[in-house]
Amino acid sequence: MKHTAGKVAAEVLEHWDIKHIFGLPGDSINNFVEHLRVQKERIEFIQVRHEEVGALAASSYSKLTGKIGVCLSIGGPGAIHLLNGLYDAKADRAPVLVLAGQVPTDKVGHDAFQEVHLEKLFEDVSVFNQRVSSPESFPSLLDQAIRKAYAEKGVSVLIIPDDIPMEQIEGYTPNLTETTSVSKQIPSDEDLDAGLKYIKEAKKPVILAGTGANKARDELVRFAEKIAAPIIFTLPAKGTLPDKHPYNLGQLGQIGTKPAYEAMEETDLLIMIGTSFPYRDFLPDKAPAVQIDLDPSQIGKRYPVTVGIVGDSSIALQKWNDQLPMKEQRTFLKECQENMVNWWRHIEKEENQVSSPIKPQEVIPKLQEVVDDDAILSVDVGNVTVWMARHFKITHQKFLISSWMATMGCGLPGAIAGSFAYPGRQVVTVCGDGGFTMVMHDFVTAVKYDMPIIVVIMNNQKIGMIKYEQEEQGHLEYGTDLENIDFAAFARACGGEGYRVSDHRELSDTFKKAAREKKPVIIDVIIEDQPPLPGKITYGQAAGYSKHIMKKFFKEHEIDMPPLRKALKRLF
Ligand SMILES: Cc1ncc(C[n+]2csc(CCOP(=O)(O)OP(=O)(O)O)c2C)c(N)n1
Ligand SMILES: [Mg+2]
Repeated sequence: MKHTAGKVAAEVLEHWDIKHIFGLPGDSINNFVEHLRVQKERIEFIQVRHEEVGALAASSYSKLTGKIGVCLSIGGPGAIHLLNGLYDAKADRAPVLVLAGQVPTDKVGHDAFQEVHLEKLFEDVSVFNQRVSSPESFPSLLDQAIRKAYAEKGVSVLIIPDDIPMEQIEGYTPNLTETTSVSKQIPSDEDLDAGLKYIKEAKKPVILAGTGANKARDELVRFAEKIAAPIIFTLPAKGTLPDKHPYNLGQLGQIGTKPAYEAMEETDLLIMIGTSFPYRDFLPDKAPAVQIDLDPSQIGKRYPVTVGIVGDSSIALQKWNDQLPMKEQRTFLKECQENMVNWWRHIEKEENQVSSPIKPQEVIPKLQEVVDDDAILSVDVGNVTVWMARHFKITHQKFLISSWMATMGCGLPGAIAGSFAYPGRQVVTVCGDGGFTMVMHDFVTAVKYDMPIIVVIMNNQKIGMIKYEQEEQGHLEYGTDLENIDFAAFARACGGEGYRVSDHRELSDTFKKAAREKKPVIIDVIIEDQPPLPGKITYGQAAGYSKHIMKKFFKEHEIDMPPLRKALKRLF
């Protein structure tokens, strides 16, 4: 029996248990959207106001659930809008499927209206990138695209010329092989033994765990206990263990904690598990290193690794745990734990220095009081990331961020995705005023779909992180001021609820009110612009900052710069 190719393709999506598609319909994709309309009881199409939000939501959905995220656009301008979200998926290795429209097959290559060479456009971002060339191949190519995205943890693009979905084809039997649960990769005994030798000899081992350790939580804790090693988590792995877990030293790097920085300086063995931590400067100078990763190309990528182990981290850790006694010498771990107790004391002191204007450090713990244990936390990029990384003490919440691409504007799309992926769970996003304005049009999407998300805007009327970077590099601030938008009024104009807080005494009550709302709500918190100083300040940072202070002083007092520039050069 014959069916339209679009109907059969929609069944393939259903077969892969795809429940949500984020996108915006239009000319070159309408013929496929018509088939989604027919299928709407089983696959929900979520209309966004900007395709970038659709792609970021698809990427976030994938990061949260481990299932493929799907986004849809017309060809030309719609497809171009997707790119930033797709690069986020590529960078964070999240399987995503793109269904992009295209001009009809017989117009391709004729400079048709809105025609863009989509294969070229998507080439760099994708692991699979094909234009459907016949109605018959539409379902099987779609199946291939999904398989590839899962297998290579990347972006698959299917370009669908407008004529294809309405053509009649013979029925297609979906390929029923289960491929989402790839069998576990077993590390070699030889490599494990070589690693174990270093682990047994180490007096001050430190574990750096990334998202690759997520599924090995129990084995990881047991391993840390046995070898008496503290664990530092990369930012996207925040939440693998509660922040107050006795072995957790928090994050590393500019956003990180002082105890993590110091542990890295002191360690005599770095054990990296499922991470490709990007900042070489925050890793030890020359300690030996053992690294476990599923992907052989990650081994030794950014740090000279002594023993590389390719395979599943839960298996590797389990095997080591079986062979390791409980270490007797635990002084280094104890020191790190004491440092961490002091660090939390320091953090809590900062949080308690209450005042108006509101300090960002006070906002996060007050927000935390109303955040559920199983909430979804979507965090945007900026100083706001540091405040959340440091001051939100994760218990069991899911932490979501654009970690490798670090694109501003990821917070709200992540919250939208979280609401669809986990209906009934509380969803909170914390954004800077800069990041939020990049995607604020899609607050109406939350209103339209009745999602009671909580949006907290840390409103410093600046792209604060860039101001801080400029100062740290010894420059004067430039191009960083933002207009003072009343985001609470905007929320109400969209049909949501909005509160503006500028007095710290109102913070707690406002968050409580927001948590009871049935509508999406924005809490616009007017904060003091503060530099998020790193846990440990390096000489270079201090020198750069001093240079900035001097330049600022001379500018404010209208002192002639050229002779001073010479003097400054001599100083730094
Ligand atoms: C799309 C994009 N553009 C530019 C940047 C560079 N960038 C990183 S943080 C930041 C400032 C963020 O400002 P805001 O959202 O107000 O947060 P704040 O730092 O003030 O807390 C900028 C411009 C980026 N990461 N992503
Ligand atoms: Mg800001």
